[in-house]
Amino acid sequence: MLVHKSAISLGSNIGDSLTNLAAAIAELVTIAGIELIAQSSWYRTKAVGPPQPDYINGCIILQLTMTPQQLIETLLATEQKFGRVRQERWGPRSLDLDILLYDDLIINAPNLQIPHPRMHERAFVLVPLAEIAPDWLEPVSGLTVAELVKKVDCSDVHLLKGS
Ligand code: PH2
Ligand code: MG
Ligand code: MG
Repeated sequence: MLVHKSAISLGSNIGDSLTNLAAAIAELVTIAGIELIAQSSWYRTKAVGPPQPDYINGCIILQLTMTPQQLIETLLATEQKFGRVRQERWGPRSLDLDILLYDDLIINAPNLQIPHPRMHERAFVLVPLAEIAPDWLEPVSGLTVAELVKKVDCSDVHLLKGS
């Protein structure tokens, strides 16, 4: 079985965010075909989009024997398990799991775009990702995560102490 690597962004701004995020990771690692190989610190970040509470954000790197389609289905099922109800676009959520990168693949399917189309402009994604995968090349821009994070304003992303 071929082994792949994927970077996932995690976010929450409703309920007990840190508990939801930790529970999501604990759940994912129980699934056959998923292994956790890196986890960033947690960050408190100002919400991008409509006015809403601050988020807790972080990133993980998974080693996988799953296709991107199987992975997105697994992430959506995990979001649902932790009480996620899909409402307004960019609105508040108890758990958001987004695929950022999958190997060096570029996918443009109706339900799945990889790399995540807005990752290059989001400090709340790039700061935690740069902590664990600075040298990963984002294949659309051809820039590394370390190069991308230098181009964005990171002033609304704060390391959560003790995480
Ligand atoms: N997610 C969004 C919209 N806005 N803002 C922050 N700070 N963090 C997020 O994870 C986030 C957001 C939609 O997924
Ligand atoms: Mg998202
Ligand atoms: Mg999402």
